[in-house]
Amino acid sequence: MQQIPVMWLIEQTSLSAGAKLAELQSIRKREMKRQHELLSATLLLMLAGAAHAIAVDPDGAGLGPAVDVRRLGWAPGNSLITPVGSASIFTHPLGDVFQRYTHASLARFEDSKGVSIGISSPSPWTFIAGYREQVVSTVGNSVVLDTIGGGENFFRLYFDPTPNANSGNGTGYGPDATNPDAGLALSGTIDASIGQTAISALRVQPGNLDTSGSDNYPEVDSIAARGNGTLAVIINHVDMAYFPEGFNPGLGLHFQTVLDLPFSRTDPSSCFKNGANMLIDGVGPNTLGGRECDANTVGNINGIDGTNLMLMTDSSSSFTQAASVPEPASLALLGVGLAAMVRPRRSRKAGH
Ligand SMILES: [Ca+2]
Ligand SMILES: [Ca+2]
Ligand SMILES: [Ca+2]
Repeated sequence: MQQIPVMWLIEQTSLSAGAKLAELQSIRKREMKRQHELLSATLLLMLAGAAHAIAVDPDGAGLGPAVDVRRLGWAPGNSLITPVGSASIFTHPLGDVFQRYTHASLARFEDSKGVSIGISSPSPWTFIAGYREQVVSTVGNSVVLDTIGGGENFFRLYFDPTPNANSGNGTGYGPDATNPDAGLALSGTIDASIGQTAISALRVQPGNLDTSGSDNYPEVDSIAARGNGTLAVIINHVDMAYFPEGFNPGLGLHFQTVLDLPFSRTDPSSCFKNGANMLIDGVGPNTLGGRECDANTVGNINGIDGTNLMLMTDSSSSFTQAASVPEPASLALLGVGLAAMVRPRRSRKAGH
């Protein structure tokens, strides 16, 4: 069997022994830095507080009452990673910048006691998001990307009274030509200081990109990959029809996401939606019918020969409330520690 090189593999076999040692030391240094940053991010999340309940009316103007919601459980969804400037999906050296687009439908709410609240099917709740990320570590066949600012940075949660979200076509996750009646329930921006994603390619032969039900993209294969990520939304608007008590400044929605290839539990999306609510090309033409996008941007083998990379997502998210009334003495002390820990990442971003 022919071994196909996987995209994240960066072993430099032609390096001299000295250069290899230097490379190893630099990898080790970066790994330590990464651990440090993960710890900082974790501390920030702890400071922001555990999951926080917020009043949500799951059916909006419908008869159901508002409930205290703590977490949102999302159905498997789609993520598209697109290079910015000369960045490369295949080689992804340190410093490469990518623009991400992602969408999913909500599967369930979880109340403040941890009890699942089912919602009608098909789900009327969807989100779309976009943000930039930058390669901060490449070790073996794994890559780590930090969420950064700039580019298209948005988060939008929609309620659609006549649900139209279609994973295979990537349409209907908000207002578009297939779905004029989706209403914006909540919006915000992606926190550029704490999100992070790690992706590892697995050493296997490429297979079908779409193994969810029938193969709706018979001409597109994919590497196998696995990953996980965190993302923090800073909420800056809610519609009181769905969030009847409004929200306090500092309310966030923190995502934990598992990434997978191939697409085993939902169809890969033909289209994605950008920050201007325009449909953009994902995998392009499929066998599903309906509105789809014209161009395949991931190539014949997703992860090897396309401009873009697609991943299946499985996310849950928690509402969090940043501390607004600090205890002067204890928080000041903690603040000094945090400031010291957070500085390395900030200064690295400034170009040191
Ligand atoms: Ca209601
Ligand atoms: Ca609709
Ligand atoms: Ca399928």
